[in-house]
Amino acid sequence: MSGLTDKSGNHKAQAWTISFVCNILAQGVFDWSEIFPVEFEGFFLFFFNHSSNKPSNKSCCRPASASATMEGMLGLLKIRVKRGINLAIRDSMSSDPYAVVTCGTQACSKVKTGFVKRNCNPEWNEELTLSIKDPNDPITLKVFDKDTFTVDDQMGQADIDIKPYIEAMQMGLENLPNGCAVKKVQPSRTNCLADESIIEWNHGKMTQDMRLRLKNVECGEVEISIHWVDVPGFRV
Ligand SMILES: [Ca+2]
Repeated sequence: MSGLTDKSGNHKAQAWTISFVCNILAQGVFDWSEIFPVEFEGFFLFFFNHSSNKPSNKSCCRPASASATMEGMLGLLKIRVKRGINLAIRDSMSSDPYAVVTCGTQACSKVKTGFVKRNCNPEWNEELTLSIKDPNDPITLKVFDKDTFTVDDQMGQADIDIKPYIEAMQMGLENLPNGCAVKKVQPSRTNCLADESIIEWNHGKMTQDMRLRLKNVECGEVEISIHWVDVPGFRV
């Protein structure tokens, strides 16, 4: 009899604990996507969505959907995070890297790639989408090593300077030949470029490839490509 009572008590305690955690996550008190490993994220969202009628705020850490962020938005910045090169080692022999891109302090402008297991030269090749409200907002790419039981380790960061790209767009150049270089941006002390970056006209859109040198870390570079997508009624 006492065994049954203990079991029931345990179940209540477990249910209360899970309910408490889910409610904390739902209130957005913590940036839990950086606290919990990626595989736990799906579990908590699944459990929360099946244990509460409150709307999930999952979108705050996910690619911005046009319908959710149209208000005050100038456009969408598409960032293809291609690969990492010679990234820092944060486990015994390698790292499990993923990239996070944020824009300013906007709560809904944070997107990230999946992680690649045990590889300091990961091929992410993922396209992330940021909603941009102010082209002067700083855009930052950070790389982390995913860990299962501890907080993910930092592997450096880089600023993504889109001002030259925006200036090139404002030149109003259209109908250029495919592959035409519009502008070349050189590495400098004020940007995080590791190499010359070319803004060019490709298949009806302007793109800019960048090789970013990560800072606040011993080594590592990340290759990305950006392009802008207008939203109806706005033009940068
Ligand atoms: Ca790890």
